[in-house]
Amino acid sequence: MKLFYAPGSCALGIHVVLEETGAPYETQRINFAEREQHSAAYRAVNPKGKVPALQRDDGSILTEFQAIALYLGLTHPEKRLVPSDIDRQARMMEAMDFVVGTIHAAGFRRLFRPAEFAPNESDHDAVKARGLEVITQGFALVEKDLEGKDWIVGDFSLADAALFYPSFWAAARLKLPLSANLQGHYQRMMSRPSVRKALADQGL
Ligand SMILES: N[C@@H](CCC(=O)N[C@@H](CS)C(=O)NCC(=O)O)C(=O)O
Repeated sequence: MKLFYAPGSCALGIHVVLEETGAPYETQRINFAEREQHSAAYRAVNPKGKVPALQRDDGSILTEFQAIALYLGLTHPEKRLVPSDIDRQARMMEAMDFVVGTIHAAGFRRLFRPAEFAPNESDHDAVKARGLEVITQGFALVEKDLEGKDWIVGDFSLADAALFYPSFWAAARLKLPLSANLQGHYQRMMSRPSVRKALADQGL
């Protein structure tokens, strides 16, 4: 397998999942500063021009965070990254979709790429402020959900790897204070060998 990633992007979450599987894989860095995600060569890999993308051993490409994570979890059942209980599976997907689809796509994306939401630069501060609101409200819900728990659905699962990357963006990139339960979750993630390895591999 090969992971296409940009350092410190949401592909970090998939990098963590790959490490958790223990499977052999390669990585290929996509240089955002040079807009390599929009190059013809990368569009041939992922026409969406985004990371993460996972090239599987049969050469096929899988995109979208939740799909890649679920594929890796289900193909390595012995690692128990997907709960066996159906209700917990559904809760895991619920949490992942909220992190990726709301906290990331509607929140952090507004902060990091305001031009995608408003063509006029004069509107960008308002777009970023709304992004911060979405992030704050989203994290507040996750904070409640983590009450009394080490991991989102009880045991460690794919959802925890998903929550890690926006927590990393908040704590390490934006220096935003994390609320108590989120901070505890972030620290537990930081002490996992998979996370340390993925961060080191990405030069973070
Ligand atoms: N829905 C996609 C979102 C992926 C995404 O937004 N990736 C960002 C990095 S965190 C990206 O590749 N951005 C490049 C760009 O927008 O030019 C997924 O879940 O994988």
